[in-house]
Amino acid sequence: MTNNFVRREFLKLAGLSAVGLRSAGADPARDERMAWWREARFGMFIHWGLYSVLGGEWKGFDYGKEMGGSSAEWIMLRAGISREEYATLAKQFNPVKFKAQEWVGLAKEAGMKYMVITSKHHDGFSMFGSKMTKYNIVDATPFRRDVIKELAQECRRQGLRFGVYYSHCRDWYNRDPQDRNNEIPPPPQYVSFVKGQLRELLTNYGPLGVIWFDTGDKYADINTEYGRLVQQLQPQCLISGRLQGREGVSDYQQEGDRRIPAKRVNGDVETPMTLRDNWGYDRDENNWKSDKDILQRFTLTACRGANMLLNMGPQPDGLLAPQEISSLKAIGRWMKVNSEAIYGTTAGPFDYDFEWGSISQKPDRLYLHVLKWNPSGIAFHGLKSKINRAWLLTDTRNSLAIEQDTAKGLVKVNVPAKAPDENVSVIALEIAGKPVVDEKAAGTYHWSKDVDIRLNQEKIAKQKAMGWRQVLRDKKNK
Ligand code: JFZ
Repeated sequence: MTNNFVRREFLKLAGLSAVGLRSAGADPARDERMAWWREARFGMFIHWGLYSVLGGEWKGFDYGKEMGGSSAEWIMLRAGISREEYATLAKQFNPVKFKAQEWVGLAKEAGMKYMVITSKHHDGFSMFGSKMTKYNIVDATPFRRDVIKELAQECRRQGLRFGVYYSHCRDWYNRDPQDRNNEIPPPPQYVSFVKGQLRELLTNYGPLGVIWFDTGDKYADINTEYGRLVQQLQPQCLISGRLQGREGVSDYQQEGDRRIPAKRVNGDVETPMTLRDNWGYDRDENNWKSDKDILQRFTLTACRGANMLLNMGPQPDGLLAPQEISSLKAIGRWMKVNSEAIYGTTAGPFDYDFEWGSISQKPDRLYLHVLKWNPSGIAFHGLKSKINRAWLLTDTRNSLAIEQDTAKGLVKVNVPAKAPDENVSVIALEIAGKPVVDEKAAGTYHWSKDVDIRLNQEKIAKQKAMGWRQVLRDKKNK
């Protein structure tokens, strides 16, 4: 038993929560484990599996598109496809154009520092060569290759951390497919199955950065057993909050899907974000976010102190969608100039944004992420620290003129008439040490993307009320 594991157990016994404390020193072992993740700030999520063959559609109805936020990888359940019929998709899954080097190369070009791919989603199909079941990509498909192994090796080669998503409770093949909401606890033989697969993932694929458990629901004791197995086999592997084990087992928390925090988060938090509505590949859902939209969500997430895990839903042929490649390249161009305002930063010093945008920080630096340019200057209040210098990250040689009243906490940075970046322009401020802020300064502006989710939920509720037959008729009449 490693001393890290003993330390974690002690923390638990002492009732100390190891989750939610971003402040260094609260839990040295956890701080050490989390160091790469806190530096990274940005990763690639990948939802890929048998559902990709269907592209969200079943018998003429697009469950991915019509269902708005609920997603193509849920099609087995949404369309009521039997285990037997769904399993026949394995014979059609042959992604011959898949190249781990391309996917990892694109992630690296975008400035992503870690990758998390679905090793087994709710449909129960294993995307790795498991000995626990023949229902896996090596034994059941004509492709016969272990994509988890290929991506793990390629990430190590290109210097990214590698992790896997694992659905440890919802499993519509290896458990009761009718128990869609985990109304009953996982039976003992399923718990053994999960432990067997976790052993395989933690033994056969090298050091993992994270196991991204998803939706353990209310079975904390069983979920905690899974967490302890991870700690025993790979003490440095991070455990996601959606394990839903007992206090102190998970290393960090997730925001709700696609939600950027409305204000600064407390502790280590990650936002899973999609480029369109669906996580899994959908043939014709085209609600793609623009480069501006995704960059502004990305930078606001960072300014509120959360990591972003940005999702790709690869095609059944093994290629990323053209829009995904284009977005990754656009983010990469922005990161080439501005990554110092992201890597290793924490949330800004204020619990609110400003009319022009928000702030991230690292020692001796504040970074103003300007989403809405103002040629008469970028002004804010609440900072008592003296600013020694200000400059654009697009032009590090030339300083910008600063007007400041430290007593009143007023700052204005004089800027060029035209924004240097059409999406997010970053101004760096050099200060001495930690920023001194005026606690009484009141926020002038909150920015939350929760409204997108609410509108989506209203849309889904309306569709449900209308009934699928009507939705189908409307679709046919379009
Ligand atoms: C889950 C999955 O059901 C979904 O298919 C996708 O993989 C997503 C990333 O994770 O969906 C969730 C899980 C948890 C929340 C929302 C959606 N949540 O806690 O708000």
